[in-house]
Amino acid sequence: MRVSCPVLSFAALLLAADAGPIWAQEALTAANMAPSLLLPSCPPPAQLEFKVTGELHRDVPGFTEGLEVHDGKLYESTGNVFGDTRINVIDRRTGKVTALRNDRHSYFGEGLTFFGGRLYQMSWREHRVFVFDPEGHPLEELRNPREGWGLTHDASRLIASDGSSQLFFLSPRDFGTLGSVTARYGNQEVPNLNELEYVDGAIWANVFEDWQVLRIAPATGCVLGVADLHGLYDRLTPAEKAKVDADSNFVLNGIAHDPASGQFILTGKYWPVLFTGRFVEK
Ligand SMILES: [Ca+2]
Repeated sequence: MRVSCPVLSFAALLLAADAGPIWAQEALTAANMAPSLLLPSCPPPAQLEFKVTGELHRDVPGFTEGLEVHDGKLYESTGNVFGDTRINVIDRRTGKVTALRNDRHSYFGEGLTFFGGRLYQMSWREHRVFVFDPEGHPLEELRNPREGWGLTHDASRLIASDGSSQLFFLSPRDFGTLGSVTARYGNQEVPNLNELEYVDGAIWANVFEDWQVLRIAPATGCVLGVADLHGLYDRLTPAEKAKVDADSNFVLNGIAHDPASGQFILTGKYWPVLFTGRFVEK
């Protein structure tokens, strides 16, 4: 499992980016430029907030690594924590969790997405990508050359994260890499991109071990919007907070979008609650 470790949070990056003189000095030295520093600076992102419209209390927790709505159903991929690499279907009315598959210890489940009627589930470090039919029957296995973290798709490509600042555009046929983009705030790369959701021309991303959800432009990598989700934790009951606080790995992770309602569904790893709502500019 991913073990918690100190990382430079996105909030810290925001602080660094606000310290104009410091990064201006850095930019003077070509030798220490990251490749992204050679790109035009991104404009400041919009500040977003998440307006909660509903809560869904699930009957069985899951170590959420992927979350997506397909044909009105809510699908979840879970990691191999407590021996449960699963693909779940979560009843959006009752919260009842039904395992479409439970592959237990055989690999560490990560991002999930539907494309062309096929259900893709990545593994974390095994480089394996599993393709199932909508009922969970195996169709084929592909290879991911990187670590598998988040997965989503646009009209023609799969889009994956690997825990870095890069997003990779991939062929649905063979998982071959078609291109990539580096997520940036100003000139600063944003590492630890995790669960993903492509919505209306932008990629929404969790940042591992952070409370921010980002809205990223696929063509440039520029962070277009930032939402602070601390408010979701505040909505939990004391008992639910105790469960989330029980392990430092139970972080915010999981973004799904329902095209029928236009609403998002957000959750975290092993959280007992999923939140429905909308992102709005502050
Ligand atoms: Ca998703």
